[in-house]
Amino acid sequence: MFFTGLEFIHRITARRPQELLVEMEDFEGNKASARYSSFSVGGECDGYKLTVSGFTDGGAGDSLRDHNNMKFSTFDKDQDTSASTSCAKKYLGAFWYSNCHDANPNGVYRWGADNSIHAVGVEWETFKGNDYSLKSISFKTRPVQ
Ligand SMILES: [Ca+2]
Repeated sequence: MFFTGLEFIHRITARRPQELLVEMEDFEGNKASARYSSFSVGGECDGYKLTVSGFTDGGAGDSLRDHNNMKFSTFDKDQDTSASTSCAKKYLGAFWYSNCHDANPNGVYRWGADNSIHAVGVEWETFKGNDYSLKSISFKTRPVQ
């Protein structure tokens, strides 16, 4: 049976407790990470809501804090907490936007520092700020050991 990405992650995180590791790299070769000891994603009826806690810093800082308890927003489904804005359209991504973001991993792939259009890149604010598009970022989950 086939599920969309978020439905798949929901089912994995509903089955047993999961932890999350976010790893990233900038264009100068600097690597950093953020670990969360608890990570889950709600089902479709909950708007694929993010629940994340237990942060441990691997040099990247915590850019998910303001995204905790947010629903997942896309171009065609605005579930953020900004009444006046579609964060997904404004920041050209899809994420657990609040009002709007400290992290934009599905943003536009740009080559490092670029403030020509504010905060639309692949960003993790507490690592490189909102006008630096990362070379890479990944989210990995596994069962709590
Ligand atoms: Ca909105």
